[in-house]
Amino acid sequence: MTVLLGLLIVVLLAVVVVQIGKVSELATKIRGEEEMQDIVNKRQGFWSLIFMVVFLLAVTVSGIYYKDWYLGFGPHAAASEHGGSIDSLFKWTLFATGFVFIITQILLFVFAYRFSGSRHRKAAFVSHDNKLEMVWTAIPAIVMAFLVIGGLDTWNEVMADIKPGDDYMEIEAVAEQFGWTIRYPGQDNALGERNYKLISGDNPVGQNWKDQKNIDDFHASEIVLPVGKRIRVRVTSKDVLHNFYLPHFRVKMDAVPGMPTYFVFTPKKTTEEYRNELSKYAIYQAPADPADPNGEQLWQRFEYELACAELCGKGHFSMKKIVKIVPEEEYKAWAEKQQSFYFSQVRGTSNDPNSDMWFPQEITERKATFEANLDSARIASSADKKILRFEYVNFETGSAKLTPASQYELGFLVDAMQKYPNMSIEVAGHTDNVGDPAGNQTLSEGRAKSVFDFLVEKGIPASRMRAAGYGDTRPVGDNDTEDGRAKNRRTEFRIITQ
Ligand SMILES: [Cu+2]
Repeated sequence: MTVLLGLLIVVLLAVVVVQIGKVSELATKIRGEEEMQDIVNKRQGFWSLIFMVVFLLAVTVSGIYYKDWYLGFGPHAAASEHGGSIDSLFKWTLFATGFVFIITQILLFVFAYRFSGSRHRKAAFVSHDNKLEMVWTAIPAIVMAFLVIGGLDTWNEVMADIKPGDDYMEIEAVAEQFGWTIRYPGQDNALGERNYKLISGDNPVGQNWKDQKNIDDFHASEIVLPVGKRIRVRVTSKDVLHNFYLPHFRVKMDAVPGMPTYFVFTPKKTTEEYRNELSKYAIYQAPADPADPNGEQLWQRFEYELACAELCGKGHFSMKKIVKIVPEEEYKAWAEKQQSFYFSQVRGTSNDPNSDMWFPQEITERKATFEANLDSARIASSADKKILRFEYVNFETGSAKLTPASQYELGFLVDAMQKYPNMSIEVAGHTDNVGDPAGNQTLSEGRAKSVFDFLVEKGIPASRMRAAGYGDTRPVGDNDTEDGRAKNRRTEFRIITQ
């Protein structure tokens, strides 16, 4: 029914239009073609004027209404040091172009009205006017020069890279469909080297684990940054074009596969400070959850965010990350709690190219444990408590050759032997029960001998030590399980005198 009525209205309107056309055609015939044209011209001019007023009013009203959004006023104020310069560049550009826009629109429509076609008037033809040419070339040139110079100045300020000796912190944002890997430099404040050829499921950004600078780098699920610190963000992508966009900080940089880009900025308001500023605006005083009018207000839930500003695919929207700006001490406390990617995901796995060496912090920690165990063994009275198992002394499979990393724990023993000159020990090798007992016996003896030789080579007198192999005769675990067999394959030392 509604459809039918709608169709009827359309048809009737069409009839009305046709009828009006016919009437004006008849009127033209009666009044004469030229006179009618004059009337139409006048009418068009008048409506142009009305259009101009409505149009300019709409432009002005919407311009004022949305000014906070596009000029960064009020609750949209920039939260970075350079943000104000960008906002003011926009403001002045808009002011200059807006002024010209309004003047030209007024002239256009007023002229259309004032000089609408008439048979009583003839247009004046001006072939050339030097003065006019000068004026309309010079004025835009001067205005443009100011805008361009101001723009260049702002560009140079915003895009300036770090200079040698500057105090700054560098993080890295690697984009992919659909997420970011945010890498922090760790304690050394230096990001390690990376290579796209090393990217794998276990190494999301292709860090080179042989580069010491990578060892303490950590990946973070949110971006936490200290307020007032210059931050250099290295931006890159693993697949398609993405864009690193921090709207509140006026930071925006393309993430281009194969081409590292960067952005340097200084956050100047913490999340908490920004929330407090927002609390003054009515739109942020609305309840965050409409179902709970007395609950938290919008400003209390505010978070800075990172967005991808490139339509990079279906999951584009999910490339949002929370950005937290906090006081320096809070940042340090947070950074200390973060686990290095290498130590939490790579160390000790088959992807670890550094299995032959220990890092200083590991040496310190493991030495402390070794010394504590040795101290309790020295004061223990029962014989079995005088035996200490080497946790990190290993041999090549089926051989008595020590692995390179065994030197560290053996080094602790060398230090202990030097510290306690009266201490004498027995080094003992043990195997599990796999293979023939005679072979196991030989292997265990060989392994004990290797340790003995190592200690002698490090300057411990042979008279303070003896080496013994026990084959599979003294199991400490169940040889029927893999765990038990692993416990039985061991090298130990026993304190004989201390
Ligand atoms: Cu993206």
